[in-house]
This record gives sequence, C-alpha cells and structure tokens, in this order.
Amino acid sequence: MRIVFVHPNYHSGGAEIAGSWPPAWVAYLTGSLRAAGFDDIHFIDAMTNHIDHDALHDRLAALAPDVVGTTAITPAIYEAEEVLRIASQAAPNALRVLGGIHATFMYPQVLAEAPHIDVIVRGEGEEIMTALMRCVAEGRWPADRAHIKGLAYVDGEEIVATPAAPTVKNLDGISPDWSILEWEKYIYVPLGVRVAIPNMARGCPFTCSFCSQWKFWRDYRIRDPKAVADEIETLVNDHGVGFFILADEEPTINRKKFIEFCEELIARGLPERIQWGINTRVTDIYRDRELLHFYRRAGLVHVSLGTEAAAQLKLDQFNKETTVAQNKEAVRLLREADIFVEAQFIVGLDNETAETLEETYRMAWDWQPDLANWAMYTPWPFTPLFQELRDQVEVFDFSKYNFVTPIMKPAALSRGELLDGVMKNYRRFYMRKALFHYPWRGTGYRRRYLLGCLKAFLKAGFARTFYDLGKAGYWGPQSKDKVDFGFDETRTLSEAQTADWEASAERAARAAERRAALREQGKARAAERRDFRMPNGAEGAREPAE
Ligand code: B12
Ligand code: SF4
Repeated sequence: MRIVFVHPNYHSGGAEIAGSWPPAWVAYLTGSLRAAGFDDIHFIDAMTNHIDHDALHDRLAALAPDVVGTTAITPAIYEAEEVLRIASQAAPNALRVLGGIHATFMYPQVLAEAPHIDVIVRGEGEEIMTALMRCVAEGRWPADRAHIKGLAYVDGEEIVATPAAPTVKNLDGISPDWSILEWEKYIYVPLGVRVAIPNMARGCPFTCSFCSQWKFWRDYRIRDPKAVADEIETLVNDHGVGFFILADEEPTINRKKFIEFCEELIARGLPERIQWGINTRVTDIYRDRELLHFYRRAGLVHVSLGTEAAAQLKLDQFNKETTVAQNKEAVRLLREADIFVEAQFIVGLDNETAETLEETYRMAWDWQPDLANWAMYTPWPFTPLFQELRDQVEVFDFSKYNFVTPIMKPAALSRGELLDGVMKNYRRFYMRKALFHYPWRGTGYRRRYLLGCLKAFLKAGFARTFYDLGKAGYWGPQSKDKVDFGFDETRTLSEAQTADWEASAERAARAAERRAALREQGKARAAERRDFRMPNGAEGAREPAE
C-alpha cells in the first residue's frame, strides 16, 4: 500500500526567514508506520520546494498513491484542503487524510468546507495513523472506522467524531525515520548548516490563555534523554545536520532529564559538531541560573523566551505566571552564560496603543536580548482567550492567522498603524544592534552567529517576505494607511463549528452544574451525618444510608 505525505506550500514571513525547515511530523509518522510494516512511503515537501498546484497534481498522479496525507497548522488549512482536493483529481481512489493541530480542534468547520477530505486524524498521529492504515490495508475501511479512536469524518449528513485517542504514552517507542527527508534542502541561515527539529518532550503543564499547545498535547511526557542523544548522533552522522531546535514546548521543565540530555551530548563530544536552540519559559531560566554555563557547554547556543509582554497586566491576562522583573533577569542570565537570547513579545490586543508598542521597544532595548520579535496576537479559535474575545474577532480568514498579520484591530490603532508600529520597533532595534553590537560582540562564533541572524533578516527584508510585507503592500510609514492585508471576508465560522462549540460549552456547563449539585449533595450529607443524633432509647439504629 503506497502512502504519500505532502507538506502544504504555505508561506508567511516570520520564523521561516531563518532558513528552510524540515517537517518533523513526516519523520515521526513514517517511523511509526515503517515499524508497523508499511514500507512504501513517499514525501513531497511542497513548502520547501515551492511546488505549485499543477506540479503537485503531476507528482501525485505519477506516484499513484493509495493514501494521501497532509498536515495543517491554522494558517495552512486552506492550502492543506487544496492539497487533498488536488489528490482527489490526481489519485481519485486514494484515501485522503488530514492531521495536525487545526483540524484536530476545528474538524466540524474543516469537514464542512472541504467535503473531499475522507478522514481527519485528531491529536498525536503515530498510533492513530497506524491503526487507520491497518484498517485500510486489511480492507476494513470504512466499515470499521467507528472503532478507531481519534478520527473525524462525514457519514451521510452527519459529522462523526470517534472518542479521543489516548496520548502516546511511550514516546520512546517511537523511532522517527529521518531518512524520508531530503536533507540538503534544510539549511539554517545564521550558520549555513543543515537543521533538524527533533522532539524530546511533548506537552506543557502551563495553560497560557493565548496558546493552543498545552491543549493539543494534553499530558506532559518526556523521552529517555539517551535515546534523544542517539537520535542527535544519527542526525549528525547520517544526515550531516549541524544545528537543531527541540520541537518541545518547554524542554527544561524536567530539569533532571534535561541535565541528563546535556551530559549525554557532552560525553559523546557532540557540542563540537552540532549546536542547538530551544523555546522555553523565563521561570526555568531563572530556576537554572547556576546551570546555564553547563547548558552552553552542551551546545545550547540559542534560547527563545516567551517574555510576551512589557506590562504585568498583560502577563496576567495571558495567564503567563511570570513577572516583568523575571523576564529581564532571565535575559541577563542567558547573556552572561554566552547563550543567544531572543525575547518574544505579543502585541496587537484590543488595548494596544502607540505608547504600549513604544514601551515594548524600550523594554527590549533595556533588557538587551540579542534578538527580539514582535508577534501579532493571533486568536487561535480553540484557545480560552479566543472564547473570551470572540465578539471582537472580525476576521475569520484563517490563512492570515500567522503571527505576522494583525487579526485583531486595537481600539486606538488601525491595523496599518499597528503593523507600522511593529516595523518601527524592528527597524530601531536591529539598526542599533547592527551598528553598535553585532560586529563588536565577542569573537568567532558569537559574531558569526549574530551577523548570520542579521543576514537572514536583511535577506527577507530585501525580498519583502519578512512579515509578508510585500503581500500587504507595506513600504514604510508613508504606506501605513494603504496597506491591504487581503482578508477574505467571505470566510466565516461554519454553523457546524459554532454548533459544536455551543454543544461543548453546554456539555461543560451541564458537567459543571452536575459537579456543583454533587458537591451540594455531599455537603448536605456530611451535615446530616454531623447533626445526626441517636434517638433516645434507639440503640443499634443505623446512620441514614448514603
Ligand atoms: C518547528 C516549528 C516551525 C518550523 C516549521 C517546520 C516545518 N516545516 O514543519 C518553522 C520555524 C518554519 C515554523 C514556522 C511557522 N510556524 Co511554527 N512551529 C514549530 C514548532 C516549534 C514545532 C513543530 C513540530 O515540528 N512539532 C513536532 C511534531 C512531531 O508535531 P506536529 O507537527 O504537531 O505533528 C504531530 C501531530 O500534529 C500529528 N500530525 C501532524 N500532521 C499530521 C498529518 C497527518 C496525516 C497525521 C495523520 C497526523 C499529523 O501527528 C504528529 C505526530 O504526533 C511548533 C510549536 C510546537 N512546539 O509544536 C510551532 C507552531 C506549529 N508554529 C506555529 C506557527 C503559527 C508558525 C508560523 C505561521 C509563524 C510565522 N509566521 O512564522 C510559521 C508558518 C510556517 C509555514 N510556512 O507553514 C504555531 C501553530 C499554531 C496553530 N494553532 O496553528 C505553533 C504551534 C507555535 C505556537 N506558538 O503556537 N514553525
Ligand atoms: S505559551 Fe508556552 S508556557 Fe504557555 S502554555 Fe503555551 S507552550 Fe506552555
């Protein structure tokens, strides 16, 4: 049975500017499927290779697959739907499968707008996809589909979701097949070396209100650090990789395992051959301040911090459980340990003003991270903050939900002014860094890395891909009133999706009511027991039955 995975050709000029990145999901799914005996697996990276629709059609027709699978984060959803529409023409008999975060939560919307999708895999793909492929290979599809957990599909007029599958409990049981990727294509621009995105832990114990990751992975699980180090060794030896970022939400939360991982890398002499970066929380850096030099020795050279906001009020609104003072201190500690530090700010909520944007710039300059990013607040529809702000959300063109397009319009600014304010921050920050810091900072590696980052920014700036500025027609402050984000206003939330939310809100409300009623009953029974007195002369009488 031939399975073809396709990574959709979606682009938005944010993180992509630092290189061309390998899609980890393909390696993880391929590894699991091969272990289950499926060995005819192909991959088309339409994103990295900029493969247009006609060329994709031809590639799929030539491969004649039995199954076509694609992925979608929220902004790539329409492109992913298109991939499967093309598959329906190029390989009409192939089963069309969609996975990834967007469809996991938005399956009613997706199935309503793209009826050519046969099945959605909700949540982590390894075990569900294997069960699904077995079902197809053994000729049990579609008869048996209702028995596979973690699917959604259309049955007649009805959208059906089978019960959620459990998370993958034994992450060490997964062995990604990195050989499915064309490694010469994946280059990290700042260092000019091949880049990989392995995964050590899944899940995050925090519940930031703007973020969807904790909800997606559900419980926190971590792999054996030795096995991850083995994987890094394979990436270096077999695929010539020279830099990696951990895909993890918060790799440092389990300090013991993180230390073991660093020890393994050092013991194998890997830090001379590969360096790496992580995203993590400010609080962990603060907690591990004594260990940062050791982490650096293990090859950790880049930490991206979710500092998020310049004001405590916003940190609290984000449920971030950090303070502005901790943010500043974490940046200082990382700099001292010679680790490049990138501060991430989220801007563009309803209460953003020219002054608050200015404040984030001043704070960024005061903290002195090596790099700073200003991401537009993006209301992922499956997050708590979206449900809170739902009445203010006007744009449902999900292709623009990409951290670089202002989805929300602040009360005091137009979207063009917001973009212009953010660009002003970037210009000032990087201009001053380029002139006064990067060329003079340290020697060798440090200078090369920072100038490499600058090169990535400049390259994207000249190509006008940075922040999708070319697409929006932004040419500097004078154009701020003319920018056009090209929102497709015909896009709305489908009735199926809203009905699903209402049903789950109702279910949640009913469950809360039930819990409250049970609590009240419990209290009443406890009071009854407490107040119970044996009637005089009724020895041996029993307490009221529970
Ligand atoms: C690495 C990464 C990137 C890389 C992309 C590499 C690549 N080619 O895939 C780079 C740096 C380029 C990037 C860019 C962007 N990213 Co990014 N990125 C990540 C990151 C850190 C890790 C993703 C990863 O590899 N995870 C590990 C794999 C194994 O998990 P997975 O992809 O979810 O796959 C599992 C399941 O989803 C499922 N599955 C997935 N696909 C499929 C398909 C099938 C058929 C099946 C059955 C199952 C299945 O099974 C997999 C295994 O369990 C995540 C955050 C995170 N920690 O996950 C953000 C994240 C995915 N990125 C995000 C965003 C928004 C972006 C950008 C739009 C931002 C920007 N403008 O720069 C761009 C878009 C780029 C593009 N053109 O698509 C968001 C998406 C949020 C959302 N709700 O949609 C995330 C979650 C970060 C966040 N803070 O919220 N990103
Ligand atoms: S923003 Fe980071 S810390 Fe907060 S829930 Fe998401 S992954 Fe966890």
